[in-house]
Amino acid sequence: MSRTLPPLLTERPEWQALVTHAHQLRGVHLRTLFADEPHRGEQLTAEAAGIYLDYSKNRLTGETIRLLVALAEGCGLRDQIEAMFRGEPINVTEHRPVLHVALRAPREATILVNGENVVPQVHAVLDRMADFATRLRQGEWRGYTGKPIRAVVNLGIGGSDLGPAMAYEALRWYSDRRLTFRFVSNVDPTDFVEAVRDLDPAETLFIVASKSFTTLETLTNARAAREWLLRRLGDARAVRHHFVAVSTNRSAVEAFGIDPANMFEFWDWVGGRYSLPSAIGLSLMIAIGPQHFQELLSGYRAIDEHFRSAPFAQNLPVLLGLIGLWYNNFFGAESVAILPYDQYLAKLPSYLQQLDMESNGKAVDWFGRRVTYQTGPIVWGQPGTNGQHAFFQLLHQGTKLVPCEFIGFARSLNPLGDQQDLLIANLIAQTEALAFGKTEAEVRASGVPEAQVPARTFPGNRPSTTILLEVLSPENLGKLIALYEHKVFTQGAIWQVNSFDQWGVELGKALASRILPELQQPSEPALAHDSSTNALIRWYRQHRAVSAPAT
Ligand code: G6Q
Repeated sequence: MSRTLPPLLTERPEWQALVTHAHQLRGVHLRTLFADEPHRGEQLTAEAAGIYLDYSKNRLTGETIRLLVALAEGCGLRDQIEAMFRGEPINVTEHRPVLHVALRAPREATILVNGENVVPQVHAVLDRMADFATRLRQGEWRGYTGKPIRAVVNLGIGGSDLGPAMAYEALRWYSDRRLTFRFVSNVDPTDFVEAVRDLDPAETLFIVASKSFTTLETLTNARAAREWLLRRLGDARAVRHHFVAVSTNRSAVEAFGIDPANMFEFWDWVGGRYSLPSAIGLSLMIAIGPQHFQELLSGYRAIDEHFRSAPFAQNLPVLLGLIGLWYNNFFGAESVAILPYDQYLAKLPSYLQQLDMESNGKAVDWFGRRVTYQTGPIVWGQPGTNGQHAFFQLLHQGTKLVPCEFIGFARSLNPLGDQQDLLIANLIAQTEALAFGKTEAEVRASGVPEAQVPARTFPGNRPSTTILLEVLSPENLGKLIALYEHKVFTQGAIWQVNSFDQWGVELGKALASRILPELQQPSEPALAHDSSTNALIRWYRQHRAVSAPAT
């Protein structure tokens, strides 16, 4: 039976209207936009759930937002949002619902998957996590020798690492400072060896965090951890006191030797990069305590509800998504810079990089058609003010258009003199400098020698969006993450790509498993790769036996 496919995105009238509109706006400078609309700095803003969003320093007008909202509506964004919240299998290639929103649903909510309400299961696991975290924090969960646990090592990669590692760093201020936390992800042995070198196995707990429990890196590190532990504690019975698992795969957890009673479950309808509020957040809950973890979840929930109910023109994730799409599809921007002005958010850009690039780095649509437009951008960034002394040069005077997203807080958790004011003065100043620049005439008037005038001129017209919150609390971190999750959802829904699979990571894994025995064989069997791959394998074989330098 043939089905009628929706028109290609680029053929929609709403898209065409944006093409025309972009053409008209392309030559208009932000200086002109601000001169023409003196109040745009107050008007092109939105506020919800304690988040202030200023998008006025973008190359757009109220009309742009109207046209972008029309595109979102025409593409059925509202229906897509509802389909997600209702648990429909919107992950079409894996035939799964996408229900990270269920992880932070209130206890009394009902969300059905195959006719079963999943909310009680979610809360049952959260309760078990809280019980475990409390016992560990109070020194009741003890290691094999009877010593209390003092160090927690999360073994996981990708979605089973970046979330907990980022959030632990972000909420370190709230953490129990008597405990040490480490996050080991890389199969590079250095990661594990350096993480445990100063730890006492008798006081160390390993959390093996793997949805599938088949991931090469995590299982390799878990085996290294077991050996490290047993070498020192000498009894296989120690494993059950020092290992817990977070997974969907009970039989593999048992096969590894972890007591299933010490397994914290989650479900295949939680994507790895969306899994921080599931049991994958166990290390974080141990660090900050169950109450703070609940606050994190309530922050997520506030934005979930806002995303589901707010009109698009006031909907923070939708606005962020639409503005990103505006530059990506109508201004040729290739990337977006995430610039948190808070040292605790140092890992947020990497976290959002996975969230966005693994979700929307796709080139076929829901119907298997090759897209004819740009999809997910390159996401990168660093905390301010550090970035100002590094890559901001390119943002201000380079040849690339890089839309920037600044994130800042009104109060520091560590007040020290006027340093927070200095930090935020820099954030605001950067948005001003990017937008308005410094003209040749202004540079000349400031007495700069004529020969230096071109190099010291700032063209401006460089777009930025600013996100401000009161303070970096667990609740506000939850809001920020949900804000970006739903931004990514908005863009994926308009681009009609499946934001919830990641087939693009598979090929390299398969080839690595073929190459591994080829590296390890002493005499050369016929290599049947291309000439470059063959030569690399041969080079590595010739050099791999040389021992490491003495320390
Ligand atoms: C995230 C991806 C990926 C995944 C890791 C770890 O969305 O699916 O980053 O989280 O590959 O997978 P496991 O949790 O199954 O070990």
